[in-house]
Amino acid sequence: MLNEAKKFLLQIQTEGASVAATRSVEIHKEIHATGSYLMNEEELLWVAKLAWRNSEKCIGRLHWENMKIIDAQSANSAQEVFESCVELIRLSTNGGRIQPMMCFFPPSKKGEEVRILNSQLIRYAGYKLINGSTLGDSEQIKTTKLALELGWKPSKKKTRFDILPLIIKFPGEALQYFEIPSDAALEVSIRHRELPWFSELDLKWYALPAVSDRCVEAGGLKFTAAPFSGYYMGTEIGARNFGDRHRYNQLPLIAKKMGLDTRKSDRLWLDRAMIELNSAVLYSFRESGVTIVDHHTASRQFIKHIENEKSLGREVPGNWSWLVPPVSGSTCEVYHRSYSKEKLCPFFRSQ
Ligand code: NRG
Repeated sequence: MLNEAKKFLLQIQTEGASVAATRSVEIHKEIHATGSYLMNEEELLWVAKLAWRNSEKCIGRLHWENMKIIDAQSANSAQEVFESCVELIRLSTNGGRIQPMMCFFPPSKKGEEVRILNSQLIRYAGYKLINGSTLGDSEQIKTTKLALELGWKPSKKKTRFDILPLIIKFPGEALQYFEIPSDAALEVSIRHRELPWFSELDLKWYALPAVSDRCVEAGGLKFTAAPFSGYYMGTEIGARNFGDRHRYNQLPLIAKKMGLDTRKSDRLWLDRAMIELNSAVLYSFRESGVTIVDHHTASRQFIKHIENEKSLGREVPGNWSWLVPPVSGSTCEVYHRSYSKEKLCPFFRSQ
C-alpha cells in the first residue's frame, strides 16, 4: 500500500500537484497505526480528474479539469453515505447548471467495503407486470425488486417514472434503502419546438447522470463507493433511454403521431422519429436551463481534447464503440478515427 501511495504521489506531482515533502512519512505512519490511510482533498481531486481523463468511454473529457469533489471518507453509516449522496446530487445539479462532481466514501479496509447498489444515484424503477410487460425502465427491474423486498413502497399508483431509493451496504449494517428527497432530483418534461403533441407523450427525464456502481483504485486504496456525476449528451436519453426497444421504446408511437408509414423500413420512419425525439430532448433541457450537450458539439469538443492532450505529449485512451454517438455517427468526427487502447490508472472500473 505504501509503495502504491508513493507511486501515486509521484504521479500527481508530475501532473502539477504540490505534495508536501512529509506526506509519504505521514501516510506510512497512518498505515502502520491503522492498516490503511485516507487521502487529503488535493489527492482526492487528482484521483477524480485523472479517473475522468482516463475514461475510455467518455466523450466529455475536454472538461476533465473542471471537477469538484466531496470528501466523505469519514462516513460512518449507510445513513451518512446517503446524506452525502444527496449533497452530491444537490451541489452537482446546481439548479440546472451542472457541475461535474465526485464523492469519495471510506476506501475498503480488510475486505470490508461500502457499496451503493444502484447503478446511478437517480434512476427510474422498472416493474415486471403480471401480463409480462414492463412498466418503467426495464434496466432497473432487478434493483426495483430488491428495493421492494427491502420494504420500499412506490407511490400509490406505480408510474413509468418512479425514482428508486438508494440501496446502500455499509460494513456491519444490514442492507438499507433511503428515499431521495423529491426536491433534490431535478427532472425535465420533454416537449418539442414544433410538434405540440409531443408533450402528450408525457415523457420526462432526470437532469443528473450520476454513476454510482464503479470502483476506483488509486494510491493503494480501493474506493468501492465513489459516485461521480456530470451532464447528459442528448443521445443518451433520446436515442438510448427512450429509443431502445427494450427500454422506453417510444419510436413506434412517435412515428405514428408523425403520420409516417411504419410498414416499410425503407421509409426510414424509425430514423425520422429518432431525430425528432432527440431534438425534443435537447430543446426541453435547454428551455429548462439544464446543461446538456448535443452529439455534434460533444464530438468537436472531444477532438479538441485529443489535440490538447497531444500537445502535452499524452495519448487519449478511447473505446470507439462508446465514443461514437448512437445517432448519425458518421456525421461526427469521432467516427473517423481510431483510439489508443492503453489502460491508464486511476480509472473507473466495474466491480
Ligand atoms: N447513459 C447513461 C448515463 C451514463 C453516464 N453518462 C454521463 N455521465 N453523461 C444514462 O443514464 O443514459 N456523466 O458523468 O456525465
